[in-house]
Amino acid sequence: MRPQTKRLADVIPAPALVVPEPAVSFTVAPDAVAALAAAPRADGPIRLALTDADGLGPEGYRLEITATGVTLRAAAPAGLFWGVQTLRQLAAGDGVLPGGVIEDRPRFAYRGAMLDLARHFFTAAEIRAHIDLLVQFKINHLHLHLTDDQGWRLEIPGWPRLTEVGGGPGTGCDGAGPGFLTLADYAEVVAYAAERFVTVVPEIDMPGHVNAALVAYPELTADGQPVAPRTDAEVGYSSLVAGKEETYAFVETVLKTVADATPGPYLHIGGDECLSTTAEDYRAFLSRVLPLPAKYGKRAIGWHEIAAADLPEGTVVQYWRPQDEGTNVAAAVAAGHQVIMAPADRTYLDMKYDETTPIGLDWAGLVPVRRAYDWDPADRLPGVPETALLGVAAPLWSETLRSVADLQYLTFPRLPAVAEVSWTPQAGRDWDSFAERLAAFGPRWDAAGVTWFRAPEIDWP
Ligand code: TNX
Repeated sequence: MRPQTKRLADVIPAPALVVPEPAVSFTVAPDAVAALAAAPRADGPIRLALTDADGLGPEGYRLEITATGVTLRAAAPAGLFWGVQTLRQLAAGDGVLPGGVIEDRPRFAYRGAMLDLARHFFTAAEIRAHIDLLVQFKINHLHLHLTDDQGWRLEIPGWPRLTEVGGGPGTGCDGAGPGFLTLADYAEVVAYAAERFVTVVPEIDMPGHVNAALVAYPELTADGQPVAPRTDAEVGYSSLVAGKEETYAFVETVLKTVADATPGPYLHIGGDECLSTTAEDYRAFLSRVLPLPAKYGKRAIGWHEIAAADLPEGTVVQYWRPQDEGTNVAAAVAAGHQVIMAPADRTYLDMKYDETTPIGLDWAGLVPVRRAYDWDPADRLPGVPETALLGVAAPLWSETLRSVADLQYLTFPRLPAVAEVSWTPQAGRDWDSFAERLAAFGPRWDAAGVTWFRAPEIDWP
């Protein structure tokens, strides 16, 4: 059943606390709220103020809508920004803001989306446009998967062949995805994200998923012989060589370059699916590489396979593969490490919605919207409780993507589900409520020219 009138609680992600005043409303001009983000004001009918009085934390906000205007308060600029996103959703359509008070703050500090630029390249302008869509749902980390077997997508000074040769066509032989980010492009994306309180998390995947680097620099292969470029979607066949010093000279230059270009605190070093690296070599490689992010002022993140190695203090483990449930992640938690939850059977945006989805993969099963929504990250892995979670992330791998429309089609409406999982307290979440609130976004995405999947689980207008 669709609600007939707007309600203060009609927001995604659901706010932590909503106290409606149904008799009251305030109407704003349609573009007034959008203008707010650019030029916050302390006076007039919509007032934004920084105050630490309410104990809202670094990202929380308090929004009060009365018959005479709107007051939005937060302890920090990020809180004001997220509060403005709430206001934008409430004002959508007719500009009527339902009266009452919202007091809101996130469940998790890390609310991530990942974009795979290696299998299909997206330009800096396309990434910026994507960020604009993500922040509406209070996503605050953008993980960029910059390198893989099929392509190397970030300029590294001193290693020009990485992007000349390794900036190859991506997956599929149709040439649909060549390209790379110059360091200037990357800086522009990072700055654009930062203005929207989004932290860019760069990933250089190693020791596996490195065929593009090996194509560019054969001295990195085991026997020094050239290898062929790949455009297929196989995984697990390439590896840096743990026993070669050239490996570490390369890795150190790359990680230092990326660290220097990245203001955010994290450096993701991959570590997944190293099926052609022996277990011994894998641990030897990581024992030299995992300390490097800290050397350059960053915290290391790796896919959960890294939990098989000795983890330096502060290393973050990103859980992804359902089949590996119960492996070393709990041991890493017992040793004091934090976890980002990204279980493929819940949060992978590249899984098909249903059997008819024309793009996407299905190795972790189908992921309809309700599957992405109806789970508790603190109840996923034994030994990995709420207190161990840095947050939740929704990766989008791009093997089957050929356009921005494809990217949006797999992202919406599932990303809002994962966003609510990562922002809203578990006790404040409910599928029926979410499904009802989500329905209102269909026409908004249409109006904004965003491609989305008309999921049959939702009673769209
Ligand atoms: C597994 S998820 C991978 C990626 C693929 C993805 C496709 C992860 C850490 N590794 O290389 O693109 O599956 O869903």
